[in-house]
Amino acid sequence: DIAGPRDIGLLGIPLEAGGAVAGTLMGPAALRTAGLAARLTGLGHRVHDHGDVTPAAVADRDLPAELAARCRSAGTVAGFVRAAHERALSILEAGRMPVFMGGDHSISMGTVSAVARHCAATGRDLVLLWLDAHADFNTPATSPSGNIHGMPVAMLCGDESLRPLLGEHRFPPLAPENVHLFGLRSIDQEERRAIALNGLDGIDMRLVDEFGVSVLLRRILADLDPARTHLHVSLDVDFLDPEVAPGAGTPVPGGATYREAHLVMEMLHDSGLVGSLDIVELNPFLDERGRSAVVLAELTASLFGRSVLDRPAGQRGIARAA
Ligand code: 4U7
Ligand code: MN
Ligand code: MN
Ligand code: MN
Repeated sequence: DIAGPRDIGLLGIPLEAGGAVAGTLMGPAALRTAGLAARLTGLGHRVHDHGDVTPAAVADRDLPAELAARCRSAGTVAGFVRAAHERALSILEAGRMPVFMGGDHSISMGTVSAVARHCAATGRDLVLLWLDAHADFNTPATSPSGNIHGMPVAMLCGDESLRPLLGEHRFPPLAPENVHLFGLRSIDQEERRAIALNGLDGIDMRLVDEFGVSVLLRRILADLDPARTHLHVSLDVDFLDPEVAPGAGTPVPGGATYREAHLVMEMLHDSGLVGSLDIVELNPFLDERGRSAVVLAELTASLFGRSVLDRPAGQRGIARAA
């Protein structure tokens, strides 16, 4: 039952080396302070906090020279990505639904690769919903910044030059048609070409303005087989408009409103398809009195079933109907 209680596993991944602005390492602490666990237990779920990952020791010289030269802090990022992957896999194998608290967006190289492995082992199709102002589809060769948090989608789609960040672990790359980038409003030139070339599904803010989030999200969800699909949601704080969530190191104007973001989460809940979640890029050092952390905790509660009124089953399924 999609409305039923779930076993949720929280995991903190306090990484900031993948981005240019320090502070995202405080993300997990701020989400805990915003009452994330209590909001979920208040909805009837069981919540187990697995604490924060301890990064593996990886030095830049342990990585291919080209990778270490083009990417900032590649060794540090690799250490977190590998540890996150291992911890994520064990949470999934324990049957818990993981909520990964970043950390910058490079943590998804570890979390989503573990989900992909778990899906392959359990015969499910992984679909990725990337809620973000950015596409995060750069590679070491195309990145204008060298910041690894702009590269996780490319890595997850199988880019070979980024794979050494994960070390010996192997995972089935995502099929580009199973990747939905949602909320786009800042893409680099070569990144844009690569998105078209690889056939990723991109929903930019112009489409959101024209059709609204509900039509666009419903179109994605309607194509998914509920019996086979594991939907992973990766929520970058900069999906939201900076007025709603100022605690972002790479803010872009024109983002999702408070209500648009909540509607996305409410529809995702109703779909019953979500199997794992990243909450990333929250920078408490840039935040205003914890506002952004609270918004992210509220959005997570909506994803786990918080609603204003009780919704009869017939009205819940509407996200996948029509
Ligand atoms: B985030 C950028 F150049 N594209 O690659 C890059 F604009 O995880 C930004 O979405 C990436 O916040 C933003 O450095 C990464 C830049
Ligand atoms: Mn991102
Ligand atoms: Mn972003
Ligand atoms: Mn960012």
